[in-house]
Amino acid sequence: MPETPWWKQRVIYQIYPMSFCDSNGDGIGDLRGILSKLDYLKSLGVGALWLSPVYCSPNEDNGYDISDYCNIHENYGTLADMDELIAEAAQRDIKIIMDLVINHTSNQHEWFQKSRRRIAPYTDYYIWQKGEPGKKPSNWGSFFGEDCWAYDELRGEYYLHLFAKGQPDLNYHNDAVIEAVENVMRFWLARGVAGFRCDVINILYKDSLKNGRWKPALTGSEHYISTDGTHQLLNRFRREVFEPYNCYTVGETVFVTPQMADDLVNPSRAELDCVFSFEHMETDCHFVKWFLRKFSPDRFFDTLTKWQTSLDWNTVYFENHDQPRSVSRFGDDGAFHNQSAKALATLLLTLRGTPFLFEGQEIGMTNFDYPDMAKVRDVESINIWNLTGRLHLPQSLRWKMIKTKSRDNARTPMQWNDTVNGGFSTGKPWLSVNGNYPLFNVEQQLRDQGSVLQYYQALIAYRNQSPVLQAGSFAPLYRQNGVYAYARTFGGETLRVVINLTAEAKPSPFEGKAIFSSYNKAEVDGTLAPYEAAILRG
Ligand code: TEU
Ligand code: CA
Repeated sequence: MPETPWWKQRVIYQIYPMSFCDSNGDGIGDLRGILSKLDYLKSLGVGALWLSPVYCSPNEDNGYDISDYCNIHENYGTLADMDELIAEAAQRDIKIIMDLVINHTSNQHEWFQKSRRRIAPYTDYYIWQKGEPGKKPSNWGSFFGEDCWAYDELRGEYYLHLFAKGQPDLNYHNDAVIEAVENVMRFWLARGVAGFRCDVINILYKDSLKNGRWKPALTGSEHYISTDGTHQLLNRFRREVFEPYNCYTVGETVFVTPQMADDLVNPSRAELDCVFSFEHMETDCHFVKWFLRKFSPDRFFDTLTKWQTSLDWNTVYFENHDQPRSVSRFGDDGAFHNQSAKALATLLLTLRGTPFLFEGQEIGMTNFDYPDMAKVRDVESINIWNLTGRLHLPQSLRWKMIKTKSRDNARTPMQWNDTVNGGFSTGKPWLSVNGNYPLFNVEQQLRDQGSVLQYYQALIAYRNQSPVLQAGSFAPLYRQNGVYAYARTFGGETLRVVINLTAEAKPSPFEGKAIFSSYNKAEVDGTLAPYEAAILRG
């Protein structure tokens, strides 16, 4: 029997370095800040950290536009700090996962600067197309609601950028690009990194640049979502790089069905280990996140069941740096803040798969409280704000879209204590702290026995030694009017989980002694209170 891989046993914690902890008062989180919190992370029980990008970058897209893959942004520290972080984390048996952003680079990257000047071997590193200014090569759309073709005066050609203008897409029809990227991966693996979170990894290989079928968003995507060329690339990466280093990979994969996800993670195909699918995160919108739809717990549960039952193993996540805060979105960040955050914790840590926790989720951090655009920094939000302005959408709707879906909701600084800026920084934070930091912060929740944080600590500790929660099979038991129940079974032992994800009392599908309860109740009786969740033995 092969040994169970570590990523099937551990809880993984995502750090957004810019917003985690600032050690030197410049208002920007950094590696020494992360180092200072390793003991906290250990006490939370997480076994690996995924760091959003810390490489050199002009930060048009907060580090997802990389200008040097093999160096650390001076805002975050140095390569020596990174080595220290890897070593200090290892001391505590915590692994480090880096963000691998290889669909595109920054336009400030040396490769791009040389490519636009047609300097060999970089000439064809990017996706260049002939065309006159004002006459775009094709009708494709970008992920950030703007053009995806930019005209470069110097070269006299267009380049493709599926994200921001400063993020030109690399050309994976070019073997030199593939080799260059493989060397980047080896650089970090040799330094002791345990894995990669692979940014938009299922769109690397564009199999045509021709016009696409018109869609309300992302026209052209049929030419690049999970193409055969991408599958071949991933298989090559796996054989040539991941396998020799025993590297864990989790792909961020846009627009995948369970079948497409299986094609990426099925061990028989030797590509990725896991993916982040989006379908459960799209249960409060129509097609794209900006077309708002009321959250329906039942739709959410059905999507979870569908993914739980169609893949043998995958990730489980409700938050990341691109998504609103889960307690604000799927729970209730007012009257039932505590219970709903715990109900979501119960779901996250008891479904089958690798749980990913995003910084601040463990204290129930909420969406930002800004009154208008003045404090919003995210390039995507700013683009959408401008685009909806050009389309003359009503002001109130535009703000509602930003307020509910802006990526800055998740990016506000981590709330450590009730001192100035929530203890994140002694300087002026790059993004404003949420005003509720005196109410929700780590220090306060470490003191309060009934806190969301202590619930996470206890449940992660339980999960860390529970074969049923780590490896048990999943079977749905009940789904009705916002109540969900399922069983996890392993080696003859069963745990049942029940969750009411509504603000009303609901009949419970079963009763019994609880080992965990979002109300700290010893028993589940015939009625579930608002946002009551519980784990029962047997
Ligand atoms: O996100 C890819 C992606 O799918 C996003 O465009 C997503 O659709 C959007 O953020 C939803 O609002 C990854 C990173 O997670 C994101 O932070 C980067 O901006 C993006 O890739 C480009 O690298
Ligand atoms: Ca700093």
